[in-house]
Amino acid sequence: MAGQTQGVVIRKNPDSCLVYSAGDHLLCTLAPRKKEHHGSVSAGDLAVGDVVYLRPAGSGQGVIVGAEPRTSLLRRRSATPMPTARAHEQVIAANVDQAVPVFAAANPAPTWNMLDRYLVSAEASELPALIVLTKVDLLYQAGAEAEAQVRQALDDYQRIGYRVAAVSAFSGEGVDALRQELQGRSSVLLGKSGVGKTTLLNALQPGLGLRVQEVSSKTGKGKHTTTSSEWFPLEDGGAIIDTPGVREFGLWDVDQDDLAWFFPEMRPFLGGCKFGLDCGHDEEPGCAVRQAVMAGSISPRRWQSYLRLKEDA
Ligand SMILES: Nc1nc2c(ncn2[C@@H]2O[C@H](COP(=O)(O)OP(=O)(O)OP(=O)(O)O)[C@@H](O)[C@H]2O)c(=O)[nH]1
Ligand SMILES: [Mg+2]
Ligand SMILES: [Zn+2]
Repeated sequence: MAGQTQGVVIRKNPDSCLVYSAGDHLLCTLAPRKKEHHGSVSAGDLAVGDVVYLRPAGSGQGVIVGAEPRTSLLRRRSATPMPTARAHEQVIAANVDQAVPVFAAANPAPTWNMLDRYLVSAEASELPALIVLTKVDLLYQAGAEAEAQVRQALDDYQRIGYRVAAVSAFSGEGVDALRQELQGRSSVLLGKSGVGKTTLLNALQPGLGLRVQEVSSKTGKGKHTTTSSEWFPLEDGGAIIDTPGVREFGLWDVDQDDLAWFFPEMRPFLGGCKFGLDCGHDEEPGCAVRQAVMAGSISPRRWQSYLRLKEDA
């Protein structure tokens, strides 16, 4: 749109958006629908990461008049607060080019099924994923068995083809290498409260000074310190979206029948099942996926994870 300023939605408020445009932060409202052309966008539809067009409206303010089509969209199914309430789509971020699931080596302990949920969502949105293990300083104190378990799980993911970065914001280990993986791209940090997403962002880009908070010593859970998603430009190019920790991550718009396709290590076997596309890859006779699990080419834990996810896809 010629003659209009472009910006990125960096935070959403109930009735407005904070937009980053040419180095400035502008508090923006949306132009009333009938008066101006919005493309297909309405206020509720805008997401952090959206590229918008605006016109200035006084100091530090603007009006959003349109938005660019998105290159990607990451969504989850929101938790239903009441049994009667219907699950609905929750948009996490727009226009990211990689999903970054974040897990702590300990405190809180990693939950691999949740990681598989993030990875399936990334696959469903056709986004590459970079798995980040934080708090590796704690891994060395966790004992040999706990450390071996975490390393084994990470090896499994690397064998599938996912990139894995192990970091400690405290010791600095792995931070420079991770910065390289993030440079020039737009990434979204995903993970439970307390895994250290915001601490990591502070370590990657000193000077941000974002608020972080200790994990509860009683429950081992995070305190939901970050309360809304926010987009940060990186000094070396690219951007990171920090998100509030979520307890659950439901799959949105992933069909049961497509689920196996979103486990990349299962793809080569999907044509080989006796029941073809009708195979649920569980106890069906002649299932090539189950045979691959037995033969050791697919991790039994990932297969179990697939079966669990199938129940709520
Ligand atoms: N030992 C250790 N602790 C860390 C590390 N990174 C973060 N922490 C601690 O983990 C706690 C939680 O960190 P946050 O950055 O607030 O976690 P978060 O994932 O942003 O949590 P939410 O905003 O609630 O989603 C803080 O007490 C941090 O100091 C690390 O590398 N090593
Ligand atoms: Mg945070
Ligand atoms: Zn099968």
